[in-house]
This record gives sequence, structure tokens and C-alpha cells, in this order.
Amino acid sequence: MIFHIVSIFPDFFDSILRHGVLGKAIESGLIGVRIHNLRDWTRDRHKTVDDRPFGGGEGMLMKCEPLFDAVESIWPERGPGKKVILLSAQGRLFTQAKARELVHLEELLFICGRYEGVDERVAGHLADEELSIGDIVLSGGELAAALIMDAVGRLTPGVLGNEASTVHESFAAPAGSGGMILDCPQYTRPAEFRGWKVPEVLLGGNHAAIRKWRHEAALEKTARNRPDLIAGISKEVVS
Ligand code: 9D3
Repeated sequence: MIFHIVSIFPDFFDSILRHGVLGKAIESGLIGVRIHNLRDWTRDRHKTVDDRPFGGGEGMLMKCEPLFDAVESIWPERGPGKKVILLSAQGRLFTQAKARELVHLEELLFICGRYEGVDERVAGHLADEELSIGDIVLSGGELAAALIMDAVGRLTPGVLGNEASTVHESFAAPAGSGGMILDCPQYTRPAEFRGWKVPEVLLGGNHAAIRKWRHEAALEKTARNRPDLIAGISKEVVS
């Protein structure tokens, strides 16, 4: 997978790309990342990327010309293995299902919006998809691009040592459930910390009892923290 990022803050990505799973994947060549400075495609001496909205209103919008020039020079040819994604608060919701869909592509190009938004012709005629990372107001698309690269990057074959670990986790729905359940609570040493004891069952070797406790604890935690997820779980898994 090769990720391209078009941004007016190319330096933003320096540290996140050097650390953790993504950093290792880049080092080993499993993932490529190319950061592009949008201002490289401006033609005026002020390197203007924004302008005032038609019809009036607060703030500035990102202009079409530098964004179209950037994408068309990075990718002179578009194809089915390449997708341009506009990151904006008005996009469709990015989910784990979308991450699993995007990982099959060869290259992704993220357009990071800034200011009050982006001229709508970018969503309509340049981007293949417009994505949001949730009902949170960010100040631009850079954090969203980093989040999506992390989610898609770690699904890329070979990136995690253990391929199986990408399926047995929160948001990888149990088979046939039609819903999702959070990870169960977990503990490590010491068995007692400041008077708080690790559940007794986990200290013994009764693996059937441990499995049962984990399932119930996961359901309880899901109900408490994410009641919206419980609504999507079928009877067979809950009981
Ligand atoms: C007048 C309302 N505007 C500011 C409160 C709307 C607005 C404009 C620009 C809100 C956010 C942004 C910048 N956000 C993004 O570029 C963005 C984003 C987000 O804000 N939330 C979730 N996902 C994303 S992806 C890109």
C-alpha cells in the first residue's frame, strides 16, 4: 500500500510516521508514504490555497486549482486500484469495515482540508470518496488522514507479526453475530495493586471458566460503555 497525502502542513506527519506499527511497516517497505505540500501547486507569489466563499459567510475555503493540479500531477492516470479520499467533517463515516475495504487498494491519496472547508467541486469531481472520522470537530484533515493510515496500515498483510491478531479484537465482529463486542478487561502482574485484586478466576488454570468470565465481562463492559453496539448483537451471542 502506498499512501499519498496532500496537505498545507506536510511536517505534521514527521513523528507519527516514525513510530509504532506504521513506522516499522514503512521502514521494512511494506507501506510507502509520500507527503505532498499543496503550496507546491500554487502559481502566485503568496502561494494562495484559500479564498472567500461565494454567497458570503465566515472564514475561507480551499480553492479548486491547487488541489486539482496536485492530484493530477501525482496521478496523471487514475485507475481502479487508486482512490482519492477527501477528508472532511461532511464525509461518510470511516469505520473498521471501510478500513477492511480500503486495504485491498494499491494506493490511496488523502486530501486534507483546512480552514472552514473545501470547494464542493473537489468532493464532486476530484475525490472518489469523502470521509469523516466521527462527530468531532477537528481543525483539519491531517489527524483524520493519520488515523486512517494507522487503521488501514495495520491491516496490510505482513505488517503485524501475527496476522490472526487483526481479526480477534474489538470491532472484528464474532462470526455470525451481526454485531460487535468490545475486548474483555485484562490484567497483568501484580495480582493485587493498592488493594485492587485481579479477578480470582484469571489466576487459576480453569480455561473453560476463564473463557466464560471473559465473555460475560466483555458483554457487561460493552453494555456499559457502548450500549449502541449491544443493539446489533444477536441473541445467540449475548446469551
Ligand atoms: C461552521 C462549522 N465549521 C466549524 C465548526 C465546520 C467545520 C469546518 C472544518 C468543521 C471542521 C472542519 C475541519 N475538519 C476536517 O477537516 C475534518 C474532520 C472533522 O472535523 N471531523 C471529523 N472528521 C474529519 S475529516 C476532516
